[in-house]
Order: sequence, then C-alpha cells, then structure tokens
Amino acid sequence: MKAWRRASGLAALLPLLPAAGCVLDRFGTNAFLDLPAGTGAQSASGGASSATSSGSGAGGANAGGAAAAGAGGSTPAGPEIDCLNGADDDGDDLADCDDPDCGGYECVPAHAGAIGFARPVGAADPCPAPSAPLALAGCGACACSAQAGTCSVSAQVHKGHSCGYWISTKYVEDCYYLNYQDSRSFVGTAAAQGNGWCEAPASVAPSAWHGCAVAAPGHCADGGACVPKNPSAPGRCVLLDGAAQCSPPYVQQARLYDAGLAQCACLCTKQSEQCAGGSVSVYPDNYYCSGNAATVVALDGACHDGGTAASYRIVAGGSAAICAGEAVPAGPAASYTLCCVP
Ligand SMILES: [Ca+2]
Ligand SMILES: [Ca+2]
Repeated sequence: MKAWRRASGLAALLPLLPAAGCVLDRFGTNAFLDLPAGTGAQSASGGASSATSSGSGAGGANAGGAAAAGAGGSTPAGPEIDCLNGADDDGDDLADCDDPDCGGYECVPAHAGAIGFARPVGAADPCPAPSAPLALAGCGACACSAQAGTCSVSAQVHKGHSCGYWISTKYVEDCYYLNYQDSRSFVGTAAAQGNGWCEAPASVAPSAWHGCAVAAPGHCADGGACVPKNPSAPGRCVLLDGAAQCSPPYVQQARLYDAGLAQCACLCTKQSEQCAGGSVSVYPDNYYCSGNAATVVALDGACHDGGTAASYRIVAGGSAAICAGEAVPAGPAASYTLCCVP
C-alpha cells in the first residue's frame, strides 16, 4: 500500500475543487476517479456491503496469505465492512477486492506513482460513495490559423507545342514578350517559399474535467488496486502527479491541470507548407500581357501547350502553412497526467 502515499498532494487539492456540473471531458464522457490517499479517510461509508462472509467458493483461489498486509493483530468476525482499507475485516483471509463481500468493487491494474484511478462514466452519473467529486481542467489541442505564403515558380519555355525546343527558363515577372507571334509550350514547377506562418488564437478556454475521488484503493491479491465499480461505463485510467510517464497497459490520454486554471495559451508550430501551384497566362494578340489571357497552363511538372503567344506572364500561386497547435496553461498551474488503458 505504500505506493499510494503520494496521494496526499491530490487529497489536499480536493477541498478546492468545485463539486461539479457535468461537462464533457476529452473522452466525450465524464470520468470517474478513485483517489488513493494512504489515509483511512473512508470508514463507515463502505458499510453498505451487507453480504455475509462465508469465505467459501472462490476464496480458495486467492492468495489469502497476502491479504491484510498492514492490518496486523486479530480481525473481527462479520462481513468485509471496508473494501478499501487494505485489511481483511472479517477474518476470512480475504481482504477488500479478494473478498466476495466486496461485489461492488473490482481490481484495476496498478500504476507506480498513481495518485488516483479513473474511468469514463456517463455525464449524469453521480459519484458513488465513498467517492467525492473531483474537478480538473484540460487545455488539449487548439486551432491555429494558417497564413498564406508565396510559391517560387520557374518555367522552361519552349518553341513549338510539345516542349521539344527549349528557349529559356523564366521566373515570375510582370510580362515576357516576343518580338513576333510564335508558338510556345511550357513545363515548370512551383514550390512553397517557406514564408507562410501559423497564427495562434489569443487564448483558449480550458475544458472542464470531472471525476469522482475516493481516499485510497483497496487490496487486490494480483497486485492491482481495488476500486469501486462503476456500473455504467468501462474504462480504466490513473492520474499521475506532474508530467509523468504512463506505464503499460496505460497510455497517456491527457494532461490535466488545476480546475482553477482560467486560460490556456496556444502554441502553434508550422509542420510544413504546401504551394497552391503556379501558372502561365498566354496572350496571343498583344505584347503587354493585357486583356484576357487566351490560355492558362499549369506549372505542374508536365508539358503544356500555350498555343500562339505574343506575350506571357508567369504567375505564382499562394502557399498554405500546415499548422499544429498545442494548448498549454497561460500561467503557472499544477499538472497531472491522465493515463488510460486503451
Ligand atoms: Ca475478508
Ligand atoms: Ca477490507
């Protein structure tokens, strides 16, 4: 049970937490959190269990000798009155989840450094005794605004209609003109110049995360943690203090913060930049690229017949930045790592 000693930090947090309207968390559901604290905070609340302690049947499969680790001394007869206290309360050598009396509880995988166990539940589910509401905040992802940059374009200009007679390579310019009308074909490329950027929103509202907390998990012979069952939803999560590493079978689900967090900031990074392309506008009847182009060909790496040209203009398309955003607390905030079994 010493693994749960760290719970004192989150236990201290509990009185600060609002008791909860129901707001969707990142799972799309609320979450149920069973909080170990290493203290015997819950006592009589587990007494709802009224089954008798026959100790028969499945009890033989359990490693009964490992139960009641910290209990010591003699144990009273009667039902397993507390399924979270780490002790065999009724003297049948079965402590907490190992005792059939604790039908409303189950074992979940243990996690080093866990300060709580959690699972998604329906939005309207109340916190079952002996758990208490727990609220945290999430910053999650944020949407960055992709700002356009420019494309760098070049075009190989050929005489004729099929790019078989190279004349020159041209770049963006107001207008290229011929001394006389002639056939031209073009093959060219366009590439992002890298000057697009990602703009972050001024702020991002934190998302609310609600759970239910109990003071400490109980004993499981398999080394897991005994927590109250939630009848409405599956899922197993643990809460770690700080930016911690999740251990299998848990994987990181979210980074959470104190519920008092007022604002998140968005960190935007540019992943890449995509060019919208380039083109050549061909003017057959005037030498100044004025009026409407008779033909517009793409600079897409393939040969395109521009027809008869008196002048032509190479046009660069814009580029679009590909952005990724991560929301983080806008100010100092205690953080927690939520790890879940997929
Ligand atoms: Ca027992
Ligand atoms: Ca017990």
